[in-house]
Amino acid sequence: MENNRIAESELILNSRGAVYHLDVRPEELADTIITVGDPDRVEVVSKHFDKVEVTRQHREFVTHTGYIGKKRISVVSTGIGTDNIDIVLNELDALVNIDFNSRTIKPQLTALKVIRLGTSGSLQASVPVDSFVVSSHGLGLDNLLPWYQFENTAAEKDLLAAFSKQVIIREGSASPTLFSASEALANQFKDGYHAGITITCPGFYAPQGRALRGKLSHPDLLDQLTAFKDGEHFISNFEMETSGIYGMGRILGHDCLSISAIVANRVKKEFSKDGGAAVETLIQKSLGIIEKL
Ligand code: R1P
Ligand code: URA
Repeated sequence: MENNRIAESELILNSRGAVYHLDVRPEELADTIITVGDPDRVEVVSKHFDKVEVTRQHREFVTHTGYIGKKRISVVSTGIGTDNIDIVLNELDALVNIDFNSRTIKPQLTALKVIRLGTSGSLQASVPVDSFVVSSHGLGLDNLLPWYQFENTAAEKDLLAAFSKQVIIREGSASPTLFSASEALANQFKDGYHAGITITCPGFYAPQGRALRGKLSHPDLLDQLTAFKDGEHFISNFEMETSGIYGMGRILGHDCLSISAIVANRVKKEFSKDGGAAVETLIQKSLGIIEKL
């Protein structure tokens, strides 16, 4: 018989029987998960729960699981960047789809709903600070997804080809990837949300066209991203996790959506006067939808 047991070195469990980085056990996680970058934002979300039944923390990964009415929801902080998304999405998946006793993949897989509530910088004058963006696609200039095998749809391939024609990324800087959002989830978040392609970057400064003292290798990046057009599609914003979430969701079979509060407008060179208030409004508005999913 084939030995499908996943070794202790590959799926690492701690003394609580919890998955290594998140320090969460299978029964401590809900099927609907909100991810946030900032560990302090977990409580900003869970304070709206009627009841919090689990609180865990290990490194930057804070998890609160609780209820709004009968809806069980987990909020998990990812920290910054798609390297962390690799850890969080794999461990969330392991919590529902791997039997921790036998260390084998369960015969019946569970699809999680994963919704990112983050912050972001706008690339369009028409997407102002303090507005909200639903990412129709995550276009990765990071380098996480090329380490996995994945399939793109024909529409995703076409959009990526249009991007590669219009936006010049120097060879060796990135291998762009593109994944669409869960359409079923995106359809729930339309009223009061902008929609557009989100660029996921491997940094906040040069990879997002910000020059403080370091000179940019891609000085035209911002202009090319803002000008990109392919039929109805345009690039709305920049951040640092969405393409990883959408890509890992595709690979592992989870329904993912990324929603951002715009705190910076890179075209108008503006920053929100109260980003915290914008994030709070985004959380309240989105929780009203998430509790009904
Ligand atoms: C950078 O300041 C961080 O803010 C954005 C970026 O994606 C990056 O993680 O999201 P969060 O506010 O959710 O962390
Ligand atoms: N997060 C980012 O990654 N970029 C911004 O400009 C603002 C928030």
